[in-house]
Amino acid sequence: MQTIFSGIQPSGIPTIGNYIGAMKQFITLQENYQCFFCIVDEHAITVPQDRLKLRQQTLQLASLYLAVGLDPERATIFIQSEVPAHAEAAWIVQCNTPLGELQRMTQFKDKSQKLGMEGVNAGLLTYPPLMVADIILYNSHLVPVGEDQKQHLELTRDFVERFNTRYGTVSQSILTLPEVKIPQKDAGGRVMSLQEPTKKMSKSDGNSKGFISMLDEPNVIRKKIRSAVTDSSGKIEYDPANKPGISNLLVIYSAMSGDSIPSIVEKHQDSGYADFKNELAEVVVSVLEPIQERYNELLVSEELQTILDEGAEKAKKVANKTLQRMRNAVGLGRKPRRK
Ligand code: ATP
Ligand code: LTN
Repeated sequence: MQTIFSGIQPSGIPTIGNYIGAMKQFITLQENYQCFFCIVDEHAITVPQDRLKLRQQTLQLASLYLAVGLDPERATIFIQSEVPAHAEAAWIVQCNTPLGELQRMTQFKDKSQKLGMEGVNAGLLTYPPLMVADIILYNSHLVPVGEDQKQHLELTRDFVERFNTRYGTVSQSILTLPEVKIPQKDAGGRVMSLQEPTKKMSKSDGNSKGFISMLDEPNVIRKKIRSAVTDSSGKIEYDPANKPGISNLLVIYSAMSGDSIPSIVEKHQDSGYADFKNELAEVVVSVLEPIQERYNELLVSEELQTILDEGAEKAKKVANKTLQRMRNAVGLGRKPRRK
């Protein structure tokens, strides 16, 4: 059976962008793959976090993973920092990655340009090697993510090829080469901000009107959708280049309802934006409400703690084996060891 790995940062409450771009894929994939779904708290501290809030968001994300339907019998759910192999493997990855490659990553370029080199931590630069470590430790074949992660996955593939060439043998490679899996744009690979529809919806956006959090109350969801930026034409059609606002709402509608974009456009041929937005709000509420109910029960349950404990144990077993292969390959320790 092939293996899947993906992670979400506990840098806030997940948005419907995280749900549509990432989590929704996880649910279907767990049926046919061995899955590892991680709460990447070490990635979250690349930008300053409040300690208590970070811990709380870590548990909230874990409960949401379960509430959306991830099944701990099928998928291993765990917290990155509870498996020390991630940080250790990341060091080996960093020592085998040219600095220039990291400096060229868009996410690093954007943030360092905005805040200046003195304003960002070194961890922001070495964020992709930690992500590479996450993926390779589980011998992952497939990584389901949103569109914004494409470049990091390309870096991961380049790393694996370089590492295998440098340290492997012709007959035996050390690391598995992963493939990326991104939903099409019209299926929510990149859900846009409700306030600035040319920008990605992001859970750490300073303006909370730009995103819908998975834990927003129904009335907050309705209000945010009503105030979503559209255009003045009043015609509902899918045209991301010229009508990014309404096109984004169509993507959200389609992903949340399961209906195709053309069928939604057809159904709303004679509706105005206000009616369309009201209907969309009800669709979003109807998906999120049952998730929120399960979430509230799980968050305070003993079950959640047990699932995370068992998840970390299962993850450690797999990760430590790969880490030992990497240590042997580069020559760390006194002699090669078998795990
Ligand atoms: P932050 O705002 O803290 O940078 P984020 O909301 O961008 O966080 P991540 O934790 O970095 O979220 O991403 C988790 C997963 O969700 C990744 O697979 C990412 O590609 C996906 N994702 C994030 N935002 C969107 C979006 N707007 N549309 C589709 N997928 C998304
Ligand atoms: N960088 C990712 C989160 C992440 C991830 C991973 C995704 C960390 N490690 C491994 C897939 C596989 C992001 O969404 N910002």
